[in-house]
Amino acid sequence: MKNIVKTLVLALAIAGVTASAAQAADFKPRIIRFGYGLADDSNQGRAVKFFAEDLAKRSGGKMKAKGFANASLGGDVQMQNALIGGAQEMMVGSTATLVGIVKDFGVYDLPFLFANETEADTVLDGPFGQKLAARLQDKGLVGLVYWENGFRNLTNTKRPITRLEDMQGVKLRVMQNPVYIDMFNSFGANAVPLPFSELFTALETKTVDGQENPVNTIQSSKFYEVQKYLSITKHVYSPWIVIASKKWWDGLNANEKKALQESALAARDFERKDSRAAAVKAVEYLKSKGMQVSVVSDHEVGRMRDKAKPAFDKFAADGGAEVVKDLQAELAKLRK
Ligand code: KDG
Repeated sequence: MKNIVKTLVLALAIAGVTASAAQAADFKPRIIRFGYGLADDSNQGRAVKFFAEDLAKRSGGKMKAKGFANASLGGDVQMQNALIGGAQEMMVGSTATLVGIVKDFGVYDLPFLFANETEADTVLDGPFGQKLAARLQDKGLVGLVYWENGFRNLTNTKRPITRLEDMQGVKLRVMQNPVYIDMFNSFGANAVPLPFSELFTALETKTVDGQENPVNTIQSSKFYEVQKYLSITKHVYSPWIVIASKKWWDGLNANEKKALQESALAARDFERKDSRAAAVKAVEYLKSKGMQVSVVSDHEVGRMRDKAKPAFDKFAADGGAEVVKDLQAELAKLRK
């Protein structure tokens, strides 16, 4: 009997080794240049690191993703073009910077759209978000998964912003995206579109008075060193999207694609947990660094929502009506 068990265990072990050897054989040695805009110790950088480690495990060490932080491979738009041309394999960046490629991604920038992270996760990971991501394929990009940038808040050096009127005349850096430009101009600010990679210098040299980003980014990019006032407005829920070059992707085999998709999803779950936990601590950290924090009242948020309606309507009128309708239908289902 003992010999039978021994033989079985040996057979299973050989089968196991053979399977993993066969599986490993399915993967070619590949170096994946994975670019992103934030610091390597940011929530974005931690998620890229998680992705790389997970992918190495799934591919027997063959698929090596190397993270390039701080827009060292270029800003979001430059990286998108590098992926389309096949000069870079992967990136993660804001959906807001994709509007020059698929205009309907601007729907995620509409003010006060998602009420909370649960709504955002459900819509982004569900049919609506997947359908929109799939439209990148015609443009030479493969949208793999959404990660969380987070709810965006305001910082500036001029004054505490607790009411709409406080934004009057504030030179506010925004992403290069018409919805943000229209929204903040409608609030009475002077919207100044700039790439993320130029933002810290613009704040430091007072080219702009303020900016808006999630608290995790305000912390990891050290904006507290050059900004005095933080206003918790949560005016937009901002997704990141992990993208691969379609030129590169089409040359991968099924196992390689499967591993990339599984690692991107595993990193999504890690990143959302990590980002949400970090965001809770970030406000206290920013206070400890001398920032004066104001929470904008529901009444003032309501006034901002009303003021931003022309920006909302303009996006719909400029060809976005269908995607707005579809997303609002998804939200209506969730809110029943
Ligand atoms: O590369 C930076 C982007 O990933 C994203 O963080 C951009 O939120 C962004 C901003 O304000 O530019």
